[in-house]
Amino acid sequence: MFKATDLNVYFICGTQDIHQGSDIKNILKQALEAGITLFQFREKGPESLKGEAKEALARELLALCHEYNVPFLVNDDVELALKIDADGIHVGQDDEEVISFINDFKDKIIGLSVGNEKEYQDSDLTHVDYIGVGPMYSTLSKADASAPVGPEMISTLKHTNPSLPMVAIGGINEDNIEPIAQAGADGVSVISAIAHSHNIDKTVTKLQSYFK
Ligand code: TZP
Ligand code: MG
Repeated sequence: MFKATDLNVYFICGTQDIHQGSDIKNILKQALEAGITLFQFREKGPESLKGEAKEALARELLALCHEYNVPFLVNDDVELALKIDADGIHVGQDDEEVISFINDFKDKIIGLSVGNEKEYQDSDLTHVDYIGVGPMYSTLSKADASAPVGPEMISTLKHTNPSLPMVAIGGINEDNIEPIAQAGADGVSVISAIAHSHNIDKTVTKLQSYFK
């Protein structure tokens, strides 16, 4: 059962986000030990794993998340999410429409990216558990990211729909998280703040402290 607090410290990662010499399993384990509340496997881009290698890694990371009772979501890849019985899926505005896969995801978590008010208005949120709002700030982790919308977008959308769980995304770190928490976000989703942290335990604890 999904709850808005699951969004508090939401780690997103794929092998393309890991610096040379590091290992995604090791980083995820440290993040889980530190208390992340949700994980999304986002294997994307020219360097990313495909096919069987992608599936094998997904299964390993899912098992790891379940050791810590943390839900495991898959980015974009509906087929993979179903095949490995992931806890849910996160899709963007240009991905498969929720309505096309809802029948197979009735008991699972569904997240949708929303970048602005127009996308919010145009989205069918009937079956959506939470929206990811951003990018908040500029980011190096997404090649085709649109212009930053800032924490104000959280306030605006929360004002429109206070009961819809919202997680902020894009360029968020320990030093710029405060306005996001103040704007009413239920949590932050981050790639580099955790994947490139020199002290994952400290980073996760700091991010979590804004939602206590
Ligand atoms: N969607 C919008 S921004 C972004 C995604 C996947 C990348 C977030 O990565 P980082 O490193 O936390 O800025
Ligand atoms: Mg997508």
